[in-house]
Amino acid sequence: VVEPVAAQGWNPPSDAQRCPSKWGAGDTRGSANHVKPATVLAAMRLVKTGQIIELGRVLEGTMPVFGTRRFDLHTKRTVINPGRNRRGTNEELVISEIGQVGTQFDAFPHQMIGGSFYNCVPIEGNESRTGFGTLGVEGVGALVARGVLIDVAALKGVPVLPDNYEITPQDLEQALARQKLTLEPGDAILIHTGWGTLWNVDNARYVKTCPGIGIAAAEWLSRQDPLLIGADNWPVEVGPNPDPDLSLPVHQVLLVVHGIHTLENLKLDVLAAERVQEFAFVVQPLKIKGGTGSTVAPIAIR
Ligand code: UVW
Repeated sequence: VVEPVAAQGWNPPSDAQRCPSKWGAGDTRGSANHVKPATVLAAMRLVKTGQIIELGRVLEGTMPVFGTRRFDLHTKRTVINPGRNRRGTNEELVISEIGQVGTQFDAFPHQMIGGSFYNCVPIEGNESRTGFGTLGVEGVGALVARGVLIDVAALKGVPVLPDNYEITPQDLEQALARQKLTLEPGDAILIHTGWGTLWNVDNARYVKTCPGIGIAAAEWLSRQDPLLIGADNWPVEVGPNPDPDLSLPVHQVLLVVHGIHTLENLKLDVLAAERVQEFAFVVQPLKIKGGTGSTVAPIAIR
């Protein structure tokens, strides 16, 4: 039986309460600091078969997008060059919020508390027409880690969690116990809700609500010291939040307060169906200078 839990009281911490971050004053990398040669080697030791499982969605005009975001691809066909080899060239023009559509990696400029980003970097002085200053996604770099799938849908015995179901810390603990897995610092934690089955099937419903982690689960996950938190829904978190006075507060808990990246709209059906729950995880955000995020095509290697 799955029932939404009651709304919780939550207020964002003050700058004095959350800064400097645990990574130190002036740090701009947050959880990406976990990626070191030793952690990459440890992740690679999880590769047993060499099978690559793609976790990224196809970028196309029909995919669900949040709000007024869009992805319009226009083909550009050029004339055949007049040389003897008759070379032709094609390319495309893409009009899109390219950091915030499809399977997307959220960088720190994407969210604020008031006018302040992760580690109390102010937006004032860090915003221009061409980017968001010192925390831009170009600084994240390649991320390689142990990946862990927490299958909450399987725990509840359903293919898809109900609309607006709030995943709790108890759900996460029970799912991990059921899967006989424990989390480690630096993990890429991916949460299977089943919501991805609606992708390009019922897009209106996909972006209207969704099951996902609540504030208590986000705080619990933050205490596990992960590299990132991802899910097969559009905001990672439950949408909308059960407290009608809070707008996507888990974004603030993870990105702004704890400096933990988020990964949205993941394609997790293969991992879930084949019960691949521990794997090497690889993602490289595009190096968009001053960008708030990046469309990405992460992979799991088992
Ligand atoms: C939503 O879709 C609102 O989340 P994000 O802005 O992180 O994409």
